[in-house]
Amino acid sequence: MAESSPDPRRPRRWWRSPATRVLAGVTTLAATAAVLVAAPGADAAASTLGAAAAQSGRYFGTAIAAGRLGDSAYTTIAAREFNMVTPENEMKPDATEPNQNQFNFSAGDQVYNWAISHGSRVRGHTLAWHGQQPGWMQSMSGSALRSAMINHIQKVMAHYQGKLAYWDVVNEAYNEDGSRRQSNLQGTGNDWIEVAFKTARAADPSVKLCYNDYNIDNWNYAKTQGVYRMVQDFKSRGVPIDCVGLQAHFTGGSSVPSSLQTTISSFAALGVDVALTEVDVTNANTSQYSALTQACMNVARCVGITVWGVRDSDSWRSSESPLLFDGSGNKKAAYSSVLNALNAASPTTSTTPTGPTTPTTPTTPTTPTTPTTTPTTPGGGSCSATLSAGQSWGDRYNLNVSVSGSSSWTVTMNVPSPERISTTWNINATWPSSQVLIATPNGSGNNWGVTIMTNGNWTWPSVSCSSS
Ligand code: 9MR
Repeated sequence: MAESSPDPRRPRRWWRSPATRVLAGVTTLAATAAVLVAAPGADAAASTLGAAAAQSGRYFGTAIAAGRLGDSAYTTIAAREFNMVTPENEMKPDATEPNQNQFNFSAGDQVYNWAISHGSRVRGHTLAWHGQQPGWMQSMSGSALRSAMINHIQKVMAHYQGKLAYWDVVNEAYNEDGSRRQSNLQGTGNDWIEVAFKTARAADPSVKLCYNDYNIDNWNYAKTQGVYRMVQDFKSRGVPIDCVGLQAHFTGGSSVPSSLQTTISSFAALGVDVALTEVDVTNANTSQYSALTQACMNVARCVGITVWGVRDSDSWRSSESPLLFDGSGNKKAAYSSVLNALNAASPTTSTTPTGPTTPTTPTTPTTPTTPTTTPTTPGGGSCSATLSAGQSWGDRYNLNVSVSGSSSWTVTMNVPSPERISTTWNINATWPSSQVLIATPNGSGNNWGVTIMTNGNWTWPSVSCSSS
């Protein structure tokens, strides 16, 4: 039984890639209305997990390990089935800051680049955690560690600024009895979690900030209640938090609790997105996979599900065969039960933190408008930026940008609210605000692109180009 009604404003599966339009030169052209046409056969069930989840505005993700990206059997399944990627280990503190204040993003970038080049968004995992700390951090305490944590969050988030959909800001900070876990981070003071979230918001206002933990799936469990009280407290005091991740590891002796949907809806009622972030189930029990998927689909603000690996052989608990594909890459029985539940789902009502958006009515294609004047810039040079449509999904679209006239350019892109740019490629990006992108060359040439989360508005951004 759905806990909230489907959004009647949101028709199912009406999106299609917009036709290519060109915006040349220094232009403040407000983009024309989005091109949204009814898809033929619009009620056919989707045949991949990601596409099925996208029909209700959700995602279906997986953990990806950089070390497996050379395995084509692995990448073929991952690219086909999933539209959210969590780097399994590559964005953790030991990977990104192996020596104090010396950062290494090579493995994280490898996963990130693979994900966006396959039309997937990325969930950052994780910034502040007692686990997988580099050696130098493990031996720190007190104010030095507090400063190091803040610096770590700032530097890592700056590297990925504007590129990620979610960040697990704090991971696994609670004990089973609902009290705070003892750790060197906890030793810096009970306010360490809220300091981490405040630091994160300032570092990148465009990404949703999450608390992530395991064994918080059962509503009647002390740990769940402890985390719930923290989120409730943060919300009441204005500490920034946008989402809660239930890891949902139903392995190692645990199984899907009957109260899972109550847990999800209770967190959602606090005003945060909820996601199942690291799902696996002992022997991929079909009814448990079905139940956990259904629990998410039944809560409007449950935004997506991520399984913790692609094939059983990729799992951290491979002996329990807990994933949706067997070691040979075949779909298991649980795959179908998940797919069917996704296909039957009602839309999510997840919104940007600013709240509900204006209803958008699908319109018929519009004629491209091309500026007739050739721009000149104060610097004496001229350049133009041309937009063309890339792939699109239920909640987002890619735009390709081609710059001509100069190899030394600055392109400013303004996206109308509530749209947000979630990823970029082949540019150096800076972000005066979450709606404004300033792009300069990063050595990859003059062709680059962005993924834009629509949040209900499919209007293209305006661009201007200046050359120096
Ligand atoms: O799957 C990850 C495994 O490869 C690592 O060895 C392990 C080390 O801590 O972390 C695993 O991922 C964990 C995740 O980051 C947080 N929740 C529990 C996951 C499974 O242990």
